[in-house]
Amino acid sequence: MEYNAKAIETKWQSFWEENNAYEPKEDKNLPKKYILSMFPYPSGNIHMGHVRNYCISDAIARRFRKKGFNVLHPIGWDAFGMPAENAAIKHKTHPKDWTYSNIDNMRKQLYSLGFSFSKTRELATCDTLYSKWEQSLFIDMWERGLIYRKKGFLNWCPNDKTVLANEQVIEGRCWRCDTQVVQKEMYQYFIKITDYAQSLLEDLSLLEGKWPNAVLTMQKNWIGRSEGLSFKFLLERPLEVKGETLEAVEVFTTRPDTIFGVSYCALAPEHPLVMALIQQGLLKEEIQKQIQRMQNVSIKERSLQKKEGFALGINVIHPLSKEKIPLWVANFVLMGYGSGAVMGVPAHDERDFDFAKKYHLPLKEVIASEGNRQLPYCEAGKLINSQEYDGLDSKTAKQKIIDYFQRENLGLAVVNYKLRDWGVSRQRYWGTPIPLIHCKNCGIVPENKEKLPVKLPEDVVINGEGNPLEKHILWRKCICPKCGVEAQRESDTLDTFVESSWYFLRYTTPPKKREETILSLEDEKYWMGVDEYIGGIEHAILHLLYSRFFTKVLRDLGYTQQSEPFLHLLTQGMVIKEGAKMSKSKGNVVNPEEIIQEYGADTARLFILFAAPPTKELEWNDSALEGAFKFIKRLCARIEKAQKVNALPIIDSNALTKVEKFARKKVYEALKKSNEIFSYESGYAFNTLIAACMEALNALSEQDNPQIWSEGYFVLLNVLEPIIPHICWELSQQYFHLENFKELSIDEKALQDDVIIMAITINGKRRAELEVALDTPKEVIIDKAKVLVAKWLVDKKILKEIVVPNKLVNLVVV
Ligand code: ANZ
Ligand code: ZN
Repeated sequence: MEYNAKAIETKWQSFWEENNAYEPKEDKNLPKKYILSMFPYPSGNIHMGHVRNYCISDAIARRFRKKGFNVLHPIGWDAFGMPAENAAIKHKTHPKDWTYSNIDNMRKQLYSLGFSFSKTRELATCDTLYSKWEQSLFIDMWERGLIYRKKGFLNWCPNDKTVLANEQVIEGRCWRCDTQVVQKEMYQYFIKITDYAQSLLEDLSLLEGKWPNAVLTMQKNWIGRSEGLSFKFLLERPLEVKGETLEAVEVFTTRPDTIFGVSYCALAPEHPLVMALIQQGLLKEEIQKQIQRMQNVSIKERSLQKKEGFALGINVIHPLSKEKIPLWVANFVLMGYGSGAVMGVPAHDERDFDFAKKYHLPLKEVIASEGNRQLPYCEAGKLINSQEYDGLDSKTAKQKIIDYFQRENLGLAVVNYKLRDWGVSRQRYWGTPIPLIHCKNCGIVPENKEKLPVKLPEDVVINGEGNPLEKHILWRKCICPKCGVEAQRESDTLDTFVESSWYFLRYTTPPKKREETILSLEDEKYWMGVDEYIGGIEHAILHLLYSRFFTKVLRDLGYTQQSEPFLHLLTQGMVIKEGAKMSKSKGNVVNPEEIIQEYGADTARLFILFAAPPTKELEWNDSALEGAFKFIKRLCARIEKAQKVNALPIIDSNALTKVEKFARKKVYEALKKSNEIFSYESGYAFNTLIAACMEALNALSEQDNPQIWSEGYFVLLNVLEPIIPHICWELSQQYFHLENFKELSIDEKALQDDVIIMAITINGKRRAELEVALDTPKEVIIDKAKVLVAKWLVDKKILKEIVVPNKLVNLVVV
């Protein structure tokens, strides 16, 4: 058969669509698999990373269907976000039109690869039906106290009068107009992910061996639990500010054992004490200016800056030694962590050391460094210069010092997390509107749930200045759901990470129930958790942490029983070319559409899954692509040697020649591989399966028995279908009426070697080897063995002849 990829692929894609071939079944008694790839952002065109992602999940989904599983393999669109607004500014399109037309285009591209997605479960996060339930969930969380409003700092462009995302700040300047960006304090909404810090940390243990270790470690570090002591340094002289007396500075330390090594204390630039000093005009003008400059640098940028600080000219008193300690402001102290103030121990901390060196602050060594290592010495050790704690090891001293502070009411043992509450409000148009209303009588009230969704207005001008929703007076105008007076809608929209934190749950709601409920309990219970979640390692922290968090919140709200959403996580490797990540700027992008045009979808799929195991980097290689194409052509051409059958031919292997037996062996080895590799533990090593199929086709080609060709193709098309579905369906239809697309059993006999090597020993000593056909009769073996070891039998008498079948012959002689 001549291989015409285009005709075959179009034919089967329409067949699958017309027959709803890939819709999950309603029968909940069937065993299930929920196979999910991370959903794409509808940028307009698919790229090779998408192709790889969906090739992996599609192969898994197809394999499990053949095994008899009810499979959910959905696709959707992560459709809100900035690029749509950028496109609106650049091309004068509407974000909605731009997004939905991109979705149409990308859907076409994806289906042209033959992916077995459920059509009916598709969703886009910008669909108003999706917004409706997200807003409803937001209100549930608001009412539970899981969402609050608080002032926080944002990147602000004074020229465009707009809030900028971190990506829009380029070297401290606005991406549009190059104006210096400042930090502006504004109201924002936060979700209390910190309430779940401990359970997010603890439940990582449920994922061991099921998620990559690297991801678990990154999540653990991101949550960043640390235990320590929180205590106060009294000010040498209390400060009167607006009738209030400020008496002390609270610090958090994980190293109370180094407390006698303190030589300064430092505050964050935004610390309330610093703010008070500025307000009261108590600082020198020059210092005040410098501190305000520090405040205008984003936290992210500060972490990249050199350490710097200013002495405030104020002292605090050391709680144990009673020494006077100078108080500083420093750019490396963060207001959002601990209490926004630190005790500086330059002898034993890297940062404090650098800072002290720069500003000539004293070093006080309080931990004896082993082998007189250079300072700073940051490890644990024996205490010195620490009064009654001298001689104790760090661990004991820590505990004793914490006990002392607690007993004397001077401080508290505390646990801190690096994890911050999640700021979810964005001052942009193309997002889910926050369903809150500002009322002059009632404050902030949620919209009536019956009135959801709060839809975006379509008549907006998007020009990069400010937030179009805020300026839309008519849209903002509404009625307070509580007291009925005229009120105003919130104009902030939600971070798009909110949508991607629960879409995998929403897929389980069948289309006919999507209007009436967010999640259908019975369907959700049946499908969750996701058996295999496949996507890029770049989501190791945020998306995966937020998804785990939302699952726990939804559980606590009674919408799911699941505590963890993703039973397995498979992080696919990058697709690179010429040693670098494919990118427009490098000009090394391979366009999937062109590959499909030239070679067909099956070739693209075969190449992608053959070139590397899923988690490894995949280097683009034109000749390997060509090789994949040739293999499919060969597969097509050689099927003519097979006979058309409806079932596996029954073959008596005793009647076969050596090459025929070898061909069968290779075929069943491929089937065996296919049973082995489709599991998380085996890493879904499609490349080894494809190699086995190629070997099998070669081995088949060494013989002429039409029955063996039929059997071989019956099995190989079954095994290859998850990888190159179109051609397999075509050939299978022509030769086997698709009867071979089910679980096939292995003929164990075909896997056995037909010749074996037996050892010949005399009195237990190995003397020779004998090659015989499998299951050769005992007498024949002994006769052959005696000939081979004849020289050791001269003048000997054989007492016993022992044969261990298919293993060895032992002769006992005297
Ligand atoms: C004194 C000290 C001595 C510290 C020493 C460390 C080593 P982790 O482990 O990450 O939780 N710290 C506390 N609050 C801070 C803030 N708001 N901004 C910046 N740094 C802060 O870090 C805890 C340590 O980070 C604390 O322990 C404190 O420095 C610093 F040899 O106290 B340490
Ligand atoms: Zn009201």
